Amino acid sequence: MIEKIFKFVVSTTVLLFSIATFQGSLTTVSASSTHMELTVNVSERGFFDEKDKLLGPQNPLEVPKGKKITIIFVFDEALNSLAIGDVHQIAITADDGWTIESDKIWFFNRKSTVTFVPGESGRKQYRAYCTVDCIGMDQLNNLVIRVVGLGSWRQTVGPGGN
Ligand SMILES: [Cu+2]
Repeated sequence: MIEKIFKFVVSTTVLLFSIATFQGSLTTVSASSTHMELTVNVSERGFFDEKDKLLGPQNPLEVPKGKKITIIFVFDEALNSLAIGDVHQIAITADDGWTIESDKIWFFNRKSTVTFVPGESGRKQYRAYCTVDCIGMDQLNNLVIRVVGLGSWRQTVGPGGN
């Protein structure tokens, strides 16, 4: 009898796990087909792209004109740094005063996203910065986001940006 119950518990657990995994993969597929996602890692060292390249005026984050995108800001402080206790909150602004802000990211809430359509109302460029007085505030004050045509954006970002 105990063996039967045990088998039931195990098979139920496996089944639930399979369903969860399956749903997880479905979610991933639909998210990437509806709009594009770009990851920006945030730490006291600055803003970094997915290839760990420092983003700034010399290396702007390029975004496709007229295509809805989601930027995922990821809390990326090193475990052995004092900044591991920091909180970041990222604002993106355009020259005409348009602005959007992420939620706070910190050790226990590592990701926050913002979604918008680059190039609306003729905007050519955005700037992003951390609104919190954090340890890295001097490195987190000038992420340049440049709007480029969809074709050239695909060329520079590559097949990952479907
Ligand atoms: Cu910050």
